[in-house]
This record gives sequence, C-alpha cells and structure tokens, in this order.
Amino acid sequence: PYQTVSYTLEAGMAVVTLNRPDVLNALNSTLRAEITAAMHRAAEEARVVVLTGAGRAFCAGQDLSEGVTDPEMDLGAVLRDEYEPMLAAIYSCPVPTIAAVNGVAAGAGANLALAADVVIAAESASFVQAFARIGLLPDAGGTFWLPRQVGAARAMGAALFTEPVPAARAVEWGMIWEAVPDDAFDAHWRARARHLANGPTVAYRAIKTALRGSWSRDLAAQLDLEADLQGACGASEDFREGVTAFLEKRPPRYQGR
Ligand code: T3D
Repeated sequence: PYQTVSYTLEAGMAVVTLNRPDVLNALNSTLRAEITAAMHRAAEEARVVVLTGAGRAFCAGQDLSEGVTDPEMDLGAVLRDEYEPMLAAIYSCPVPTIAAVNGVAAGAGANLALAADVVIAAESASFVQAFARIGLLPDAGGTFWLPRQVGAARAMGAALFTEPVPAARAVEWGMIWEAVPDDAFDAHWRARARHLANGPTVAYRAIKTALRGSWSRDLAAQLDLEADLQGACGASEDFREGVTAFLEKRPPRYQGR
C-alpha cells in the first residue's frame, strides 16, 4: 500500500525503509505521511522498529524540489502538520526504535534519525545539519536533541558551520550509539534489532518513559516515576522469567508481556 516506504515485519522486527533512493530519500509530503503511518502500524504489531534508507543515503532531509520557496508554502505549517506527527510517531513509539543510518543523513534526515532510541551508523555515513546552507535553522527536533546529546558548543558549531559529522565522530560526541564498518553494518543492526525484539518489552517501555522525560523532572519526581514503573515491571511475566532463567542458569525466553 505504500509508495515511498517499504515495510516488513518478521519475528517481531518491523523495518521501515525510506524508499526514494533517486533523491537520497528526501522527505516529500507522501514520505512524511507514510513514515508516520508505518510507525503507528509498527507500534501495534512489532517489538522493535528499525528505520533505514534504500540506496546510498539514509535521508537528505526536506525535498527541496517540493516548492519550498513558493510564496504560498508556509514552512511552519508544514512542520506543524506533517513533521511533528512523524517525529512524534517515532519519539513516542512504545517499543524500541533503531535508526540504521546506512549513508548520509542531512537536514531533517539527520534529526529524524536522532529521534530514534538508538542510532547505529555505517562508518561511511555522516550527519549534516545542512539547514543554514540554505538559510534555515535546524528543525525536526535538531535544536532540542543536539545540545542535550553533544553539548552546547558542538551543537552551535554543527548548526552554524554545517560540516558533515562523520559517524565515528558522532559516536565520540555522544550523538549516536555506534558506528560499524560498512561491510558488517547490515548484519550488525539486524542482530541489534533481534536482540531487542526478543527482550523484555515491558521493561523497555518503562526505560524509554523514564529516560525520555528525565530532562524535565527533578530528582524527587524521577525517583517517584522509577518506583511506579518498577512496580509495573515487577508484575510482568518477563520479570518472573528473567529471574527464573538467572537462577536456572539459562538464557531467558521473554514473551514481551
Ligand atoms: O517545513 C519545511 O518544509 C522546511 C523543512 C526543512 C527541513 C530540511 O531538511 S532543510 C535541509 C534540506 N536538505 C538539504 O539541504 C540537503 C540537500 N542535499 C545535499 O546537500 C546533498 O545531496 C547531500 C550532502 C545530502 C549528498 O550529496 P551527494 O553529492 O552525495 O549527492 P547529490 O548529487 O547532491 O544528490 C543526489 C541526487 O539527490 C541529486 O539529484 P540528481 O542530480 O541525481 O537528479 C540531488 O538533487 C538529489 N537530492 C539530494 N538531496 C535532495 C535532493 N533532491 C531534493 N531534495 C533534497 N533534499
């Protein structure tokens, strides 16, 4: 049913592949809507979701041939109506999300990746806050994620100078989780995704809830939230299985409930 993404679901792992390789998976209106729809679908039926790109790029950001400079095109409205639902679908996904960044991630394409829980990049990939090259500021969450992940100085430098940040430097900066040699990249992110798909899904959801909102809570509120969430995890079947497996000295078989 999709024109610009491909969607597969196998053993609890949904893979959403941005599929406009001729334009480096640039985001047009259809692609934004289809990513949003695919993420909602995956949230219902998967235990892990991977976002990746077809061809040599992950995503080149906003499709600049979409009439973006037309006087009647209000970029703010496009962000509110189309980007925000897409980012929320990724950011608020109840199961873990992985951005498998196979190649360049530029503009909103870079910040789309940063909305995922875990970013795994091929060594040849890079992250480019390209916005200021064309007279824009980083959007799609860039001004939120970057200072938190890489610190104020690097966030400002990346936004003003728009230099590509190679995958290895992105790891060093704390922008992403890991960089993997290109020839091992595919097998590696699949193994990572399988690991999460077979993991304790209730606990993963709690981890996301606790970590994601921690910036805006104080210590007392965070401790209280941990207690609430741990109550729920403690009542899960997976917790019983995890403890039983430990005591029986065998690997756990988590059911995700
Ligand atoms: O509300 C709103 O709508 C505003 C939201 C804005 C959010 C944004 O994302 S703004 C930033 C937009 N993105 C960019 O400025 C990046 C543009 N692309 C590039 O700078 C380069 O393509 C890359 C650095 C990503 C890769 O360079 P390279 O040399 O590897 O590839 P290339 O030759 O530039 O691109 C290959 C093809 O993809 C080419 O088409 P062609 O010549 O083969 O027919 C190129 O035009 C096309 N392409 C690449 N990026 C875009 C694109 N077409 C449309 N939009 C793009 N963003």
